[in-house]
Amino acid sequence: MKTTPHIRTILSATCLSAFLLSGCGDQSSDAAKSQDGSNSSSATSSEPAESAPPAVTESEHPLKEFKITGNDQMKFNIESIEAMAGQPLKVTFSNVGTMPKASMGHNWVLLKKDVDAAVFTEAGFASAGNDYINPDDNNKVLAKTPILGPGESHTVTFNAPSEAGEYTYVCTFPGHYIIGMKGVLVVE
Ligand SMILES: [Cu+2]
Repeated sequence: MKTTPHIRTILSATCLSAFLLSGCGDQSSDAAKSQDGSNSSSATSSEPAESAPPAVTESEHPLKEFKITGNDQMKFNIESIEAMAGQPLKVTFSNVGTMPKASMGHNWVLLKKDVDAAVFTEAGFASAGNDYINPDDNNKVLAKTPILGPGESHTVTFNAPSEAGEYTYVCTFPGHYIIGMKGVLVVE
């Protein structure tokens, strides 16, 4: 437990690699040409810590906050949220269940437009160390929390996509999406 500096170095390298691969925020990447112009500040790391402060860009719209919970019945309490294009959003996700994290963990993951959520979630089943998100799919995520155990909360701050439309959010814990742990962000 005294290896923090060393681990930090490794994590930094890992994060950097993921960042480069996913091209998040990089104007030259094809990610920038795709559906949205938002900054997925937390999409690149498998680590629960918010090592990079969430970057929220200026907007004519005020910050909008949502408090979303997930429970042992594998449901989000809110299955539809709305925002204006580019609006700064603050989502606090809480696991209000009581079952152990290993068998009933939850997260909140907002996907880019047109990502097939069923394919995306299934592709992450083996990636417990990356919050059940396939590392190859990190660039399909707009915002996310780590997998949370009972009583835990995590807040993410980000800008809504610049393109109007519907963006699916899911829990990536294996099986939860199929059971119905999902919702939609409607951007106007
Ligand atoms: Cu879940």
